[in-house]
Amino acid sequence: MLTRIDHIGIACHDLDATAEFYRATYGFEVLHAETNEEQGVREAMLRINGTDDGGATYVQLLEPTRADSPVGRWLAKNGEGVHHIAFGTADVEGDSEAIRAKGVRVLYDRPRPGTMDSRITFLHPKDCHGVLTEIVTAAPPGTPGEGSGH
Ligand code: V0V
Ligand code: CO
Repeated sequence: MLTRIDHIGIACHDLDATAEFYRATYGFEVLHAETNEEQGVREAMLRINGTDDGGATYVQLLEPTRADSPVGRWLAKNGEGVHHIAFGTADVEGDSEAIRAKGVRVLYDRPRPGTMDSRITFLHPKDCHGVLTEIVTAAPPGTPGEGSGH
C-alpha cells in the first residue's frame, strides 16, 4: 500500500547552489547526500516532515553525473524543474507487481538501490499521465539509512 509522498525529485544543474537556495529561502537543510553511479546522479535529501508510518517526506535534488543519464537527458530537453514524484510503501516489490498487473510499465524487474539504502523502482511516465513515478521502500528503522530521519 502506498502510504505517503516519500519525495519530489528536482533536476538541477548545480546541486550545491540549489541546496543553498533551499536553505536560504526555506530553511531546509541537507540531511543526506550521495552519488548513485547506476542512476547517474549526485543527490541531496532535504527532510521536510515526518509521517504517521514512521517514514518521512523529502525534497530530492538531483544533479546528473553524466549527460547520457535519465536526469542528464531530461535537463538538456526541459531545463531545471520537477523530474519525478516518489510514493512510499513498506513493500516496493508487492506494490510494483500489483501495479504492473494493471498494465502500467514498471521499469525494473527487481527494485534497485536508492538513496539512504532505500529500494526503488519507476513507472513509465507515458503510462502515468506524463509523471515519472517512483515507488520506494525506505531502509528499516535502526539501520543507518532508516527512513525516519534524524
Ligand atoms: C522522460 N520523459 C518524461 C520524463 N523523462 N516525462 C515525464 N517526466 C520525466 N522525468 C518522456 C520524454 O519527454 C519522452 O516523451 C519519453 O518520456 C521518452 O523519453 P526520452 O527522452 O527517450 O528519455 P529516456 O531515454 O531518459 O527514458 C525515459 C525513462 C528514463 C523514464 C525511461 O528517464 C528512466 O529510466 N527513468 C528512471 C530512472 C531515473 O529517472 N533515475 C534518476 C533519478 P516524448 O518526447 O516521446 O513525448 S534516481 C532517484 O530518484 C533515486 C536514486 C532515488 O533514490 O530516489
Ligand atoms: Co527519486
